[in-house]
Amino acid sequence: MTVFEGTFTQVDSLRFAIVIARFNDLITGKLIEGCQDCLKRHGVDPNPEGTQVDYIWIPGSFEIPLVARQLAMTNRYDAVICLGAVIKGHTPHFDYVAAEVSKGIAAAAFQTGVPVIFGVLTTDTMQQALERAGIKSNKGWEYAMNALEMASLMRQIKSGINSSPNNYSIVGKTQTLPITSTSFVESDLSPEV
Ligand code: INI
Repeated sequence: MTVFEGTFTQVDSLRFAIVIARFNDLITGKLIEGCQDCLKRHGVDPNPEGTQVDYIWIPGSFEIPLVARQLAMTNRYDAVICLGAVIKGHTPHFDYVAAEVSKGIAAAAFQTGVPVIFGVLTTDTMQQALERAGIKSNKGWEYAMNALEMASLMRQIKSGINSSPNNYSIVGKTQTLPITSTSFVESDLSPEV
């Protein structure tokens, strides 16, 4: 058996898109700072003029899934990081936005095969959001770590599969797998007549 595991070291060729909601930008602006700090400390150049990170601003968290999916489909990015802050008010609006953004981000990743990081805070109060955006910790840092790990992991899985149809080469170890599974033959897929 093999262990697949993302690393945080070979980052030179990694590319990221960061989607940021303007709504509650007091919070999302801080989340970006956390993301940039983490990426920089791991060797990624977060400069918007550079080649590794693109920044895409959108009106609110509800718009994240559409844009994240579109970005993921370009095949330009190893991961898409989505930053938003949905804070409870006195109406059910929070529930609609929070439900759609979480489902939509999961769908964008699943449909495209590109890691799409759920960096959307959902809190009861602005105070709770502030605490997670720099006062106590900065969740933006964690979201960038998740993006680095997933980007590396997906590259490993893809390169392992592409290097040879029957070999999975993982962090220097190669295992040869059987060409066909003993428990599956193509005729299993044939329609019954
Ligand atoms: N967008 C957010 O990112 N956070 C919120 O807390 C929020 N609330 O509560 O209304 C919010 N609403 C805007 C929404 O995301 C869309 O931008 C808007 O509905 C237009 O589609």
